[in-house]
Amino acid sequence: MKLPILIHPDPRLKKLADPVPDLSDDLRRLADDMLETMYDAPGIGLAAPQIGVSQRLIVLDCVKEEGAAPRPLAMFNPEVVASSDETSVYEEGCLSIPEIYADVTRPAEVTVRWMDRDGNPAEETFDGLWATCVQHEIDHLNGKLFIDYLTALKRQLITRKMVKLKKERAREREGA
Ligand code: GNR
Ligand code: NI
Repeated sequence: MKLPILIHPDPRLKKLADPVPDLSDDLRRLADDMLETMYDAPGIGLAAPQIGVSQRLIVLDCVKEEGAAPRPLAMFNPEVVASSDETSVYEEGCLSIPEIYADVTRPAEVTVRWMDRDGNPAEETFDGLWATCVQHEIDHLNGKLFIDYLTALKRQLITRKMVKLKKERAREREGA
């Protein structure tokens, strides 16, 4: 089932999400719904707070080669346990901040530990787009958006645009 994605500014995007204590079929179903929502958008990652669920769950699939096998990952309670001194810059976007893109500098490589959908611990080192995306998603669990890395002036401009966009969309929904 496809889920609606919250648009910034929204207090639910600023909250610290709670750890997932135990896996359940409901949570696995939520992860599947998030993957469906992400692929449909389309996006390469999605965090539970973006659909209004304040729990530490993210999904991602950063395989971008045309025709390559997809790699849907669901991570419960993901944690960065090591990051490289080397950084890389990516032009980031966010499904909660549509049509806005900006360069963000982050560690080029991160080692992430998480619980997989079977409740087993997993750990992997990511680089390239995967490293950027997994850090972007974990930020969402801590109430942080990529625009928080920009200057206050840029952030304010973007936030004002998003307030307008949300008003327009609300008006459209009312059929005006
Ligand atoms: O779809 C997305 N693309 C993206 C591009 C560069 C850096 C991060 C991302 S994540 C984003 C989807 C999203 O908003 N996830 O929270
Ligand atoms: Ni995002």
